Amino acid sequence: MQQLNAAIYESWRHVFKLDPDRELDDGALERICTSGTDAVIVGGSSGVTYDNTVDLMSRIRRYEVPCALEVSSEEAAVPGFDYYFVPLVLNTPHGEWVAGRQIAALRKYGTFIPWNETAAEGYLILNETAEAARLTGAQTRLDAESVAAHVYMADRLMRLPILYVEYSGTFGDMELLKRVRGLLTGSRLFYGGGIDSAGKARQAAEFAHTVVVGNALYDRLDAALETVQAVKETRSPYDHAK
Ligand code: 1GP
Repeated sequence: MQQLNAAIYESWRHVFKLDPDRELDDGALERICTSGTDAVIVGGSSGVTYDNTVDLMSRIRRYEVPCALEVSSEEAAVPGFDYYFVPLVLNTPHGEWVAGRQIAALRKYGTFIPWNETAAEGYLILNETAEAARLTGAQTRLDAESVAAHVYMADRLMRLPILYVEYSGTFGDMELLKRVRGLLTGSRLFYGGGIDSAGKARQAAEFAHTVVVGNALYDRLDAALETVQAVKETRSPYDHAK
């Protein structure tokens, strides 16, 4: 039986997330792909199609940076990426976002999936105004016990390789992120949301294994690029633990 690769993403400290539905000129893309970031993830909550995903992948492919696809709709499942991430939303009452859509896609494509390069991400969506929260009906107002329960579900029961704390569009609660990190035993913690400066990048990097920067690339490219070094220079007090 084929073994899954241990931790393709375990060395990633910083990644940029690019949205196939947004415009990015060649000059900006070059700066992003040669910035020293550990990987580029392609993904978005809406307007992602097969065509715009192929187009962006082939442009990123001019560079050596590892390139992953976050597969949020089966129509946009494009072959040719280095890695694939399949999101499961943990804090929604709507089962279709937890496993329903994923299972429907697996019925069709399960035998074609490069399992060795594919991993699940358990999402905790915590910005109620984010497109992904609206789309999935995520329950974003969680008390401390509920946050802990979601972490136990992801990390202990489901043993997901990645827990993704998602504040897309706004900078999140770093105290919450710290608590989440303190509860994890095996999952890798991805944080994304509102990082548009080196200072915010450093704060998130204290607690997240992997810091994800998205929107700032389109709005404040120079500042977004500075987050690479900021994250890489930040040592997490939890580093020794995992
Ligand atoms: C989005 O978590 C990422 O899925 C990054 O968030 O776009 O707010 O940087 P931002």
